[in-house]
Amino acid sequence: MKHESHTWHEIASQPGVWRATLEGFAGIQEALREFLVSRPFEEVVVTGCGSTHYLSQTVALNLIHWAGIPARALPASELWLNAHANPAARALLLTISRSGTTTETLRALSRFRESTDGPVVAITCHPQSALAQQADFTLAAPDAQEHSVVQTRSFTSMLLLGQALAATLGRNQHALEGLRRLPVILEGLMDRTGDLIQHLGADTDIERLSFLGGGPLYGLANEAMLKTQEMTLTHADAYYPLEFRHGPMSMVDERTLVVAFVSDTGLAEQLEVLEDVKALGARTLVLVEDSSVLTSRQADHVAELQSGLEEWYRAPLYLPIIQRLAYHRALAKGLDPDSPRHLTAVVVLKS
Ligand code: F1P
Repeated sequence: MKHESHTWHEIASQPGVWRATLEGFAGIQEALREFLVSRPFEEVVVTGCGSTHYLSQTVALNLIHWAGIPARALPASELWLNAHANPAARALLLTISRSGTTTETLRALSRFRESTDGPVVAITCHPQSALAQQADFTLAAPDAQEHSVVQTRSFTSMLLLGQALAATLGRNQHALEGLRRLPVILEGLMDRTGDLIQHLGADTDIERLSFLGGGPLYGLANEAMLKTQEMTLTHADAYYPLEFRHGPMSMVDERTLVVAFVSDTGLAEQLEVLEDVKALGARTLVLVEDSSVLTSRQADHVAELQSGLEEWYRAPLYLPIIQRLAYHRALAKGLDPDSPRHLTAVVVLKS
């Protein structure tokens, strides 16, 4: 099949764009280190909107894990509109926006400036944007800029920058070396899973999708939900894996595909959820490092990451699989992936 759309090209270009993004980061890492030392802080508040809010959820956990610093994620609108959301301690604001022009994100930055003199770091694909100009330090992924409304390579590339920031803050050079192995791993992963994902994407017997992910994979499950909604106009939701039993399970039937982003941490408990889900008639697609941990009672379809990396490095690998699933589903439903309904690339508020 010949794919002409911007969205397809942007999804497929991720290995090369990741390499360019990490090279760009290597060029400014020393300056970032000096900046972080010069502006001490005790907490990181990570913010964005839509995709970049979900990205913030994952980046906040990377900061806790790799840098050992308290971190939390909030949508920019909460920081802007709710005074209780303002950081109490000396905080760094990490603000993430593909465009760097989303109104809520800019207003969250202004609100932060009013209440604290803590440093502001921006992650964006547009280094000349208003957000980048207002931040004290910018990590940019210009090669990940997009024509498409939906975020694909921009999301994963900005995730890499968030992880690289966490590794730098934690003085963890080993982590950066792990991140540099991801582009080649993604190439192999796309080759191995392409047919399965095209087949599942074209399966319009599936009517709803539930994405499960815990820890750093929770933000990614949320982004997978958003991609499915935006690109395929399908009902989709996302939960921490064991939360699924506490209500959402009642929605499951044989037209449900449950997509599990399985982590090594809590593996047995996550697989038990999948067993329960399958017993109720749902189909499952399991994204897992090593498929030998699975039985047919848990998994109908498997995308094996085979990264050879410790689980905290693997996060960027999950999304390209789901982006492709959504792309093929959009085509199967007669939708144009480049023109999602009701959406614009940037939300600019009038007042
Ligand atoms: C954030 C965002 C996107 C979403 C939508 C509108 O933009 O919410 O995640 O797909 O099309 O904008 P940004 O602040 O990251 O540029």
